[in-house]
Amino acid sequence: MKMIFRWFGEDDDSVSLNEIKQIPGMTGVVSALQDIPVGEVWPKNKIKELKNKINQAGLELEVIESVNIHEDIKLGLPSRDKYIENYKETLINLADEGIKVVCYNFMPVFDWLRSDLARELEDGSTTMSYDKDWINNTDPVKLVEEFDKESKGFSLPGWEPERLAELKEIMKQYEDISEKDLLDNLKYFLEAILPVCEENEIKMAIHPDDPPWPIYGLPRIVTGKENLRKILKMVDSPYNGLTLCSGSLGSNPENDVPALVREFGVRVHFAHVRNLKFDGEGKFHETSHLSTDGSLDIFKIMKAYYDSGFDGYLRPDHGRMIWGEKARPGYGLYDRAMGAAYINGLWESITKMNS
Ligand code: DNO
Repeated sequence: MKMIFRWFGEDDDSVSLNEIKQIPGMTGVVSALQDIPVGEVWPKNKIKELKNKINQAGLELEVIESVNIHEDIKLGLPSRDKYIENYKETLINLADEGIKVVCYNFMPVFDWLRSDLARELEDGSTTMSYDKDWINNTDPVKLVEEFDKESKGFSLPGWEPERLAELKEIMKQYEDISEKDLLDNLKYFLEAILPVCEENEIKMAIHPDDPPWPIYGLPRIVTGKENLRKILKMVDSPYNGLTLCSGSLGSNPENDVPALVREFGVRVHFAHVRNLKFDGEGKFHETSHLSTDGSLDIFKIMKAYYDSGFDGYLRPDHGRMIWGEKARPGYGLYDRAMGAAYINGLWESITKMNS
């Protein structure tokens, strides 16, 4: 297991590389070129620049989160071929700079979704939460605007506020796209890029939908066991793998996260570990990583990784905002650093108990 930390770059992160380096056991960061518009080729010199900066801080850059997928690929439009060619070129450029894993998602229109980015908990900390009733009763344009206001000036991962003007139009394009169509479009994409991945030894790791159910009538496919099986089988190559996000999959209580880790372990290239607490059907809030704070058993999840012989990359995922920190929602330093220490503690005990 290689412990890494998400970092949004010098201009868009409140956390510095030096601070990340001081977290015990941290080997590197997972980052991205945030300012390249979706669908365009990531230039080699910019990747190199990012990598050098990270290396100078004594950290590695071997994982990217995310190289986002252009909407035309998800929609299966004729223009997708052009964007797929660009994607391949980006992958080659990344592989040339030593990138081993690329995290991406296949969620139509919206990336992750929450109803509140700063819900106050009893201890005064704030956290992100989800309430399906609020989401269903809120116009999507208003929701994105609110998100933008609440994000404290930071860009939100996966969101492109500049698309706000065309949000309704993009959503309309999905009216005739079924879950099956979306799976077919993913297959088309994977079949096209996988030969490039194999040749350049760069692994793809699809991120689950967050939350893993349809939003605003838009289809969602990376939701649980059945579809994960389908996705891994549609191109049965070790380079077609998963980002197994415990919090995304775990927000549906029907998903047994440790069982998913045991089933898909060898194809998990990137593990996102976090906890959450169920507040009712379609409702949850994020908690500290500690098992007893949330509804997920983080020990069981780590044990399942250990038993599967997991040797991929792992990062602590969203944290609460604590100790007065002002940072991008979910991505402050303190709670994630404690998450990393806790996960390292579990890993050390599991390893030593088994040796
Ligand atoms: C949110 C993240 C997501 C994730 C992408 C992966 O905090 O988990 O934005 O990075 O969905 O492509």
